[in-house]
Amino acid sequence: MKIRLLSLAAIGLACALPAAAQFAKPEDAIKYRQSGMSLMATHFGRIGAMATGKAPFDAKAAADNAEVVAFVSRLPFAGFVEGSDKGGNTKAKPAIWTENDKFKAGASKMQEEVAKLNTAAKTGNLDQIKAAFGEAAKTCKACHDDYREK
Ligand code: ASC
Repeated sequence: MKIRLLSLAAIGLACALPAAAQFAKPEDAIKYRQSGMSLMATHFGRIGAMATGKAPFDAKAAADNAEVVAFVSRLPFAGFVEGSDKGGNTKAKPAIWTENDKFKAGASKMQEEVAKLNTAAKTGNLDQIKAAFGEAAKTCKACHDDYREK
């Protein structure tokens, strides 16, 4: 019983630690954020294929993919911890850390637009999905242009 309480306390502490402490090394943080971005690209890309007519429109698939993008959009940014500007095969530019408020604002904008895409996808209306997809894609590109090496 005592051990169980202690391990619960340890779990509680681990959850309360700042984000930086949740990754043992910079490479882990880099892998984490890249994994999130990769998932977003996969599911966002499937909606994009439908929005651009490269794949047949399937309202259920669009809605399912948009749901994944909206959820995963909240994850990668916890991986941009101090000290993870180098390591692994990161393409992250130093500006992420030197103008972090601007970077975070870009992330928030993206999260807003993919939330709108999720709402649009639930309507099953392809025109609305196309419009929301375009706006969301702009937010991806804006941050990649500013904060990701080519
Ligand atoms: C994608 C993807 C991105 C964005 C960007 C939009 O599907 O992987 O990074 O869209 O290309 O301009």
